[in-house]
Amino acid sequence: MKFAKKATAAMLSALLAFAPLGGNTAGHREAPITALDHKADITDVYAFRSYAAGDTDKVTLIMSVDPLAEPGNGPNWWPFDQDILYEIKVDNNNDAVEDIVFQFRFTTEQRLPNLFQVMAGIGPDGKVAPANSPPPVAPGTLIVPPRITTFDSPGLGQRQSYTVTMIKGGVTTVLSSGAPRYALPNNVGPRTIDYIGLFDQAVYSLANGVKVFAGTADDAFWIDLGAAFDTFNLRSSVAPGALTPSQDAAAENFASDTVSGYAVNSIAIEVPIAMLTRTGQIEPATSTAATIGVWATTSRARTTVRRSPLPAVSSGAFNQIQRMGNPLINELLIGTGFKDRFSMDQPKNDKQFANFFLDPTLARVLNALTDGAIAIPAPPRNDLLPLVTYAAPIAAAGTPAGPVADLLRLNTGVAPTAPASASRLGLLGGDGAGYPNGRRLFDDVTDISLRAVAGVLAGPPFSTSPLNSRLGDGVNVNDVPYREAFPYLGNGPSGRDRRHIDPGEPGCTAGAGAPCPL
Ligand SMILES: [Ca+2]
Ligand SMILES: [Ca+2]
Ligand SMILES: [Ca+2]
Repeated sequence: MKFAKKATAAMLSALLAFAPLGGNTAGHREAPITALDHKADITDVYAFRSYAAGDTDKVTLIMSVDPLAEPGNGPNWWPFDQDILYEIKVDNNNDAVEDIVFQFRFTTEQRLPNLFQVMAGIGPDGKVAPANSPPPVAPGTLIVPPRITTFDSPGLGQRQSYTVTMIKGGVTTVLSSGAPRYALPNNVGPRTIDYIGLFDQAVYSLANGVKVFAGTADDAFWIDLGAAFDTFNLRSSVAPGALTPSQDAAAENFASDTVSGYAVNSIAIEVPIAMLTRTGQIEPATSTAATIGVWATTSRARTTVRRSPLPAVSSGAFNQIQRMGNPLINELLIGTGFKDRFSMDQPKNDKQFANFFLDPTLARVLNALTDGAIAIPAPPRNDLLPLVTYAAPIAAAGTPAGPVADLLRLNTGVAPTAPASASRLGLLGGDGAGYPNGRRLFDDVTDISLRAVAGVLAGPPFSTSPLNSRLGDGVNVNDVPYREAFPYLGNGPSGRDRRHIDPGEPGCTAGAGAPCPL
């Protein structure tokens, strides 16, 4: 806590790097409080220049919550929590204090109060009571509603709508005025719901070129979580934790994706770049006004009163439960005794966590587990500063560094990379539009972060080591394809038919035909 500022920044960076190694999902159940408050647990934050044709002058911001949501977990599945204030925040003047805030609040209706599950449906017409239906229910009475195909379908018993509000320059603007916007529910299964059809209906265009989406979707993160947190006990296919050159280049997996077949609740908003920069216009990458800092928070009301058998009521000011900027910072770098403080405090105060960033324990763990084969830089780890300050190669030369703060920094002047030529390794793979310049859904933040923690940003000999420079968990790609346009998220797995691709099961190298290694 008494490190000089520079040292602090370095520590934070290191910490950041660690986080990816830990690789829960980027932040699944990473702090004691959020491990107990599933709904307020932010799993991942994404910020990137939209890459769909016609949208490249916009930025897509995504926050995901509700880690490892099992899509078969009826009868209530995974609604958003109407008691939580969900926020995505943007700093555009380098002080790690928000200048623009997007707020999301949800309202829940129960439209089928007499049914035992919150969604149901079958066929185009539903099912009626048959001729031998016992009284008092007459034959022909509708018993099961039709398959859910719209947000007005009667089988959508639990229906959630939401509001989107922007706070900018002290002015609060409701972006979602007019017709209600509905959240996409869990993909219960093919009999019950036309999930893909409803997904398209859940993408809304608002005023000023803004689009929004909220709902239960594929968890866009992927990782061999089980191996990573078994004290970095990676599979033999990638032992001792480094990929071969051909593995590194392959868009396939050499270990099982622990998160496969799980859903997550995501909130996505696409905003014109000109609404985010402090100059109100698109800045070139060389501009000191081009780089923004992004993070997300969840907050709950200060006071909740239990009134059984009536519902609890909450009141008072909102208090922050969790925040996230970079992936895996809290998860992999912050000591367990400090994680809750980190979750609830503000990014501008992150210098208090400097001791975790300057000399990341994760780097020392890698060094020790490999009996020194993975050599690591000596602290202070100033090589990690670009992750926790406004610094090159993300921010343009001359950009004020600002305080050490866990923000996801995005240079909005860097043109998006076409998906076909993008690298999962982002900046480390020579793709300047990827993490840690912002974060796209397909950026392999686990591998990137492991390599950064191992010192590849510090240059040789770390950047040239075949171990340090090819660290990875063996999971290179997501289990489902991403959309090619906003909100870019993949389809949530079907509760009836989802498959978690486990060790020993098909789904790894060479596609679905080869088993994942044990
Ligand atoms: Ca600011
Ligand atoms: Ca996934
Ligand atoms: Ca990986």
